Amino acid sequence: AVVAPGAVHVPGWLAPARRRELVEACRVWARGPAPIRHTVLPGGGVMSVQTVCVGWHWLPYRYVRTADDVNGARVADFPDWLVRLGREALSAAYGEEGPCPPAAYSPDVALINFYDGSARMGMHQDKEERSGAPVVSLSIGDSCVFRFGNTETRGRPYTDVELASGDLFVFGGPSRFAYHGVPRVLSGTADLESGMSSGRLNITLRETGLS
Ligand code: MD3
Ligand code: FE
Repeated sequence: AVVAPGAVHVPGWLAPARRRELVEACRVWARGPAPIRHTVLPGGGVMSVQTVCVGWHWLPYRYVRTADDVNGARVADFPDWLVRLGREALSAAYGEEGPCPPAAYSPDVALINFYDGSARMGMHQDKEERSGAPVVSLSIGDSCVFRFGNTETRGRPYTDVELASGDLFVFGGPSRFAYHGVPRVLSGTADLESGMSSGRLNITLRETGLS
């Protein structure tokens, strides 16, 4: 479903076996080199979501190579299989046309967010990347309410979409810099065959535009 220009939702895109493989890979990354953590914001706020990064480390509000706010370790390399997964996702969402031809997509960072039942993400824009390439989002485990807004303000108009386990969402073109957030996780909705007994996992693939 096209939710807005360049914003495409593909429910159930990840088959259960692929969900399990991704959950397993995320469990490994969550242990290190830099363990998963609640990001602390410059004003002292602590994010309720826990995040681990691959390829580059996201700090509010820039990308670095080492997890300076965790243990200083260099983050895990971005694997080729994740580049291929990103291209497949673009192809599923847009076909060979769209805001970015799949073969030209070279994601180099993955942000892996874990939400327990009370975690939320406020409305924000992702502007640290110096590339306008699409963001690929994969959801596994509990469903959530995802709020997709506009490029002008944090507030209305926005559209609420339920994201369930296995769903793909791609944000490109005019949607790339829209405000978005996760107001609520729907506890107890996880598909147990994914290997997530509770909570929600979201993996976003992006191009930083850095080298
Ligand atoms: C639309 N994550 O990590 S994924 C984030 O479910 C983030 O964990 C949410 O927002 C989550 O920054 C939402 C969907 C998403 C991610 C990045 C976007 C939507 C986006 C960037 C631009 C536009
Ligand atoms: Fe975001």
